[in-house]
Amino acid sequence: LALMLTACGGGGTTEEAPEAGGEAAAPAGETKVIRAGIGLNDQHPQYLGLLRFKELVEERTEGAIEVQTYHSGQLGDDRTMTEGLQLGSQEVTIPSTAPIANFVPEYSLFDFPFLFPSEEVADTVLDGEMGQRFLDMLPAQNLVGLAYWENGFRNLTNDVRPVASAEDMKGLKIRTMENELHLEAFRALGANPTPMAFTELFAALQQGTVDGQENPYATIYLQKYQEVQDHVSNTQHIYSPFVFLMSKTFFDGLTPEQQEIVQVAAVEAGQYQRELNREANNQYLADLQEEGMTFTEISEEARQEMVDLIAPVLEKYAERIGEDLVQEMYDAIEAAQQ
Ligand code: KDG
Repeated sequence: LALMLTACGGGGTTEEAPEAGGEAAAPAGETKVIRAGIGLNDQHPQYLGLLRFKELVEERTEGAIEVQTYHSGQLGDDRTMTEGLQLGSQEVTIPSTAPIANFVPEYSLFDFPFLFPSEEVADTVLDGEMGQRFLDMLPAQNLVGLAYWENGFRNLTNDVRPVASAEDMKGLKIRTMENELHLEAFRALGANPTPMAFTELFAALQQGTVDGQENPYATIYLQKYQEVQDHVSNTQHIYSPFVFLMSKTFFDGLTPEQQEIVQVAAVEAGQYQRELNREANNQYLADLQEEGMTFTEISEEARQEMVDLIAPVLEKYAERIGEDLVQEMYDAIEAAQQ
């Protein structure tokens, strides 16, 4: 364990100069440091949200807490960073819910394809009782979930052919996040999925190790996948939430006042992040086309066919997760639409 801690703790932190809040007012030695890392790059709304969190926390604690921000997987991929929180080599990360399912299996439920009908419904459910229930499952893993941020509706890209239906996905090598349900869902659609950390994705697309991937438009555009992918379709197959995670050991070591500050800052920065993210996801589909990608619309019939193909996979996972919890999620989504 000691070895791992050293390995994780040293990983890239010293070389990649952090954007530390240098003007901390607290006397040296008393400053608590939050090392916060994400997988996306510094152009992405997720990073801009993280900068807002830094600003709020440093200002409200008058420098007693310093937030160092790392983007582009400088501290590792989602899984490594989450383990870093458990081990104490890092304090904050903001992964998609998909890799969290490797720590808390119930989190697979968020990634049921076609679960959330809209961003607004997702907000209501995630910020409500249901979302809180899932955050309450994290402390058992030495993690604290402070807020839901947004990755958004995921869309398929590839460089083999335009995809209008499941039929067109046949045999396509698709990178998925490291999540069993994603893999099984893409297999059910006829694709040939392979799990991979986000940090390896661009190179894999470039080298042709995989034919395609799926992510929200903001990620596709800002990570420049249009340079290595020809086709995009609005599959909108999964609404991906982000969870703002903090190391529980670190959180427990904060004063109650500081806990309140980081909690509120994570929520406020998250509201800002969601706004930016929605603007980005609305804007970048047009930009992707302008930069040469073909766009293929998924018809209602084609989407319904995908829902039907995936249904048996969801039944299997509903059994694993617990039928009651799954039903309560469906009920919460239903109620959020009224
Ligand atoms: O910072 C978050 C990213 O690391 C990751 O969750 C992005 O959606 C993502 C993916 O496809 O891995």
